[in-house]
Amino acid sequence: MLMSAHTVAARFEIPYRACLDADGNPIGPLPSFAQDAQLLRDMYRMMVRARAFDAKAVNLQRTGKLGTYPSCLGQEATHVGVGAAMDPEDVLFTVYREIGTKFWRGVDMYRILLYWGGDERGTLYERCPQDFPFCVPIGSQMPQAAGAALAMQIRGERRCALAFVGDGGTSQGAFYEAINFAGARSLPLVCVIVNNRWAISVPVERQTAAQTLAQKAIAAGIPALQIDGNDVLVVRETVGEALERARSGGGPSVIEALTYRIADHTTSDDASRYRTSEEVQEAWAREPVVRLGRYLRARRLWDDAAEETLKRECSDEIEAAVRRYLATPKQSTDAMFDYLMAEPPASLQLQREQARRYAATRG
Ligand SMILES: Cc1ncc(C[n+]2csc(CCOP(=O)(O)OP(=O)(O)O)c2C)c(N)n1
Ligand SMILES: [Mg+2]
Repeated sequence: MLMSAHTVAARFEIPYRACLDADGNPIGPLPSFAQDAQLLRDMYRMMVRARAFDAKAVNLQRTGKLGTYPSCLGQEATHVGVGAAMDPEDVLFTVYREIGTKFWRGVDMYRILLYWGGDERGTLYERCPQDFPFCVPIGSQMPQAAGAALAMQIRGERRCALAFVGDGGTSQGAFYEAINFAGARSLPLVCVIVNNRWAISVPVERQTAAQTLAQKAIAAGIPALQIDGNDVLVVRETVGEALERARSGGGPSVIEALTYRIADHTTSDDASRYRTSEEVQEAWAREPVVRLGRYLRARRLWDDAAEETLKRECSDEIEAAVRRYLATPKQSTDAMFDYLMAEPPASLQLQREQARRYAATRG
């Protein structure tokens, strides 16, 4: 009988962290910033603001005034928590839903409307010009983020690249290549995997046989953990720690935020064709905005009057942004070529001419 020596080559584990339960009650000791009532209220306001804008954007698409739009409903805590954790000089790489993070970094609603209305000027971020625009090709923001992190490291800058990626996005080669490189070079990169359970109609169980998405980082030698992505406190805490470690030379991190895409994938989708309403109802019971609201109210940091004022402010801001967007003259078809490359190749020059002629026939 053959016998081989049997020892353990390596052991790994994926921690899970949360601060508040689904009803907004603390589960354990809270991070020290939970003493900062102003910060908590600001995060709550930003989540409500993102949700109100999101609903308006869907309505604008339904009435033919906006292009296809991907809703962030239910994911506001992950998006806002990341924004609140970042420093202004960090560089943000989003996918397409993360308006809460962009709002926090000073991008105004008008720009987001322009972008989803097909206007290239929607990518001009006055307050955070170093941030990258929304990235629709799945996973392609990851190597860009690793590249930016490499540049920061070479220049000796104390800043960090933060990249979002979806659960579906973690199946892309670009994701593995980027985290492998970040691990090998100890780059200042924080990757937040937004596990919202679905990649259009593909549930995460069919996306991967892995028990967690966070564990994909283990193979790249990167510390990883899973958090409750509907709990803005734990998002801000864990992402803040990871960013600080990366900025001070401690290398990359991967954080898997568990949340849920309550809306359709985009306004072009009908999720009722592939998932049950019971599943969506369950997700509503864990959604992030009510949760933080309950926490704040229980501590007398928020009340009905504050809520009313906030709703009115959001509505005024949204209406002003929509008016400005609808009054903005359309760009010429040249813009989509001009914003793409400094020196377009001959094939694109030709397409630019074709687009001009086509536009002229349509008046
Ligand atoms: C390279 C590439 N392949 C396919 C698509 C089509 N597509 C758009 S969104 C999407 C699903 C992405 O799912 P996930 O990464 O979980 O992000 P979520 O939409 O859930 O936020 C796919 C396959 C694409 N945009 N890019
Ligand atoms: Mg997804």
